[in-house]
Formats: sequence, C-alpha cells, structure tokens
Amino acid sequence: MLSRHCLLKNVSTLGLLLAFSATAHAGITARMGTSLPDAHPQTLGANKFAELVDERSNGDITITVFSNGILGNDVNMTSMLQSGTLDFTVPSTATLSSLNPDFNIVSLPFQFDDSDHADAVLDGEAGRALLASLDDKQLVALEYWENGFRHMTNSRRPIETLEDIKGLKIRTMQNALYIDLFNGLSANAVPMAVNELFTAMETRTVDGQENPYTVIDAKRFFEVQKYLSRTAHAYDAQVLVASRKFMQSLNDDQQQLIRTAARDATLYQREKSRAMNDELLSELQEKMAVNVVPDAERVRMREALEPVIQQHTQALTPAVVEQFRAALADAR
Ligand code: EAX
Repeated sequence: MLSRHCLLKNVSTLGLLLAFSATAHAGITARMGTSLPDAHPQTLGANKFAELVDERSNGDITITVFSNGILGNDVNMTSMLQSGTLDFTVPSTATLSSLNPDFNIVSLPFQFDDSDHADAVLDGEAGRALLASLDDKQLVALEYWENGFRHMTNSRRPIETLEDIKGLKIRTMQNALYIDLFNGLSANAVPMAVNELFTAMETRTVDGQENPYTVIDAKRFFEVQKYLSRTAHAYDAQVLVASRKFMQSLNDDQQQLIRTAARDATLYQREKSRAMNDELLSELQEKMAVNVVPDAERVRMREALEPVIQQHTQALTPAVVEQFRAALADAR
C-alpha cells in the first residue's frame, strides 16, 4: 500500500485517486418497480421520489422507475426486493400481509372514515409499528402511500343492494382476507394479479373487480366494465419499500436523504391521489353507469362481513389489533 507521504508527493497519483473516489462516490443507481401505469398516483409518486433523490444528491443517486408491472407484479417485485435484485417498490398492504399477516388490519372493510383518518392512523405509532415489522424480512418499509377507497365495477348490473353482489365473479387481490370478504358477500372471488385483470374482464373470465377510481381510470377498466358502484368498502394503502441490501449499501447521510425524499414524495403522492380521485369520478361518470350505494346498504354489507372480520381479526396479533383500534378511535 502507498504511504500517505508517498501519495502526497506524487501529484498525478493523488489526482488519479481523487478522480477514482469521485467516480466511486457518484454513480449509485437503483431500480424501482411499480405495478400501475404512468398516469396512476403510484407511479407519479415514484417519479417524484426519483426526482427528489436525484436533485438532493446532486445526481449521485439515480433511481430508474419501471412502471406498469414490467418488472413483475406486486408479489414478484416484493420478493425481488428481499433477494436484493430490485431496490424499491410500492405494494399494497394486502400484498405485504403474506410477510406479516398483521398488515391485514389495514384492509379490514368499512374501517376508515376518510383519507385524513387513514393518514392519522398510518402515520402514527400503529402504522409505524407495522412498517418496522418488515425489518427482519430484508426490507426497509419507509412510508404509506395512498391507493384509496375501493369501489366495485362489473359488467352485469349496478350494485345497489347487498343481494346484487350475489354470484358475481369478482377478481380480488392475491390475499386471503380479500378472497374471504368477497365470498362473504356471496360473490365468487377470483384472485389474480392486477395486470391480468383487463383481459380477464374483456374475455368475461370474471364479471368485475374492485379498485379506487385512479386504478379504474389508469387501467382503462371503463372499456370493459359498464357499472361502477360506489361501495367504498375498504381503504387501500401502499407501502414504499426499499430493499435492505440497497439501504445498507448507502452511508448514513445518503440513507437520511432517501428517508427525507421518501417523506416529501409521500405528501406529494397523497395529494395527487386525492385530487385525482375527485376529478376522475366525474370523468368516469361519462364513461360508465355510476351509482351511489346508500349507507344503509353499506351497513348491511358490513354486517354480512362480521364473521369474516372476526375470523381474520383473530388471526392477528392481539396487541396490534388493540393498538390499531385505539388509533382509529383516537383519530376520529
Ligand atoms: O397496489 O391489485 C390491486 O388491485 C391493487 O389495487 C393495486 O393494483 C395496487
């Protein structure tokens, strides 16, 4: 090894070393995958996050976003993060429940009053504890993003009452709670990845699905679905997750930069999601037959789901359920 003395005497060697360390410092590249198209707030948020990281690191950290499931579906991409072959993704909490079933507490139906209510619970201790639970799964869960309130669409009939759901083949996320919820409403639940869904509805393999307006619009489901019934049966949050391997490759300042950019991108993402959900409802009204589901019917749906809610709640860690319920009550 060259001694410091020798190095300092040799200007050209020093210059070479400086140039080398500058190159080593720069050029950190990361890949981020999203499951939804460029127009959806999930990918808009990802692009914002990449932009903030690039700006604030003066171009030293570059995140390339691969949208629309081109790297895989939410389940695949989450595994890729765990094995360190992908650096960031934003799965639904429903996907993360395969790593920690307690994430299902977020998906329980008819639970959040509105987006602010969800923010308060998820950004508080209860939500943070769930994120931290992924620490030993090779993941670093950073923030909650919004997918939003989920509503049902189908090609057969408007859902005006609980009974209207009976017998419909409804695609659900690949999550046992969602499967049981739709079977519990007397539909036939068909789990599949969101990227297979358009074709499944076009070919009538399934009659319908449920998602926020932003997904219905970005995935152009209005082309193959006639009815949109505003059930708002569940709130869906997505989690901005990093691979532990990538985070550990960064120094403390860089990790902090990622965390701050993640927080700022979160505020942007949620605002975007909310504004778009409002705008898109009026746009979808021109393309689909949209109906409001009366609250009295939503209450009946909630009652019909009581056994499923009970059964799935019992499968969760009691302390988590207690903390989450207290947070829901406090935030009201
Ligand atoms: O997390 O699979 C789904 O229906 C989800 O809403 C979604 O695409 C993103």
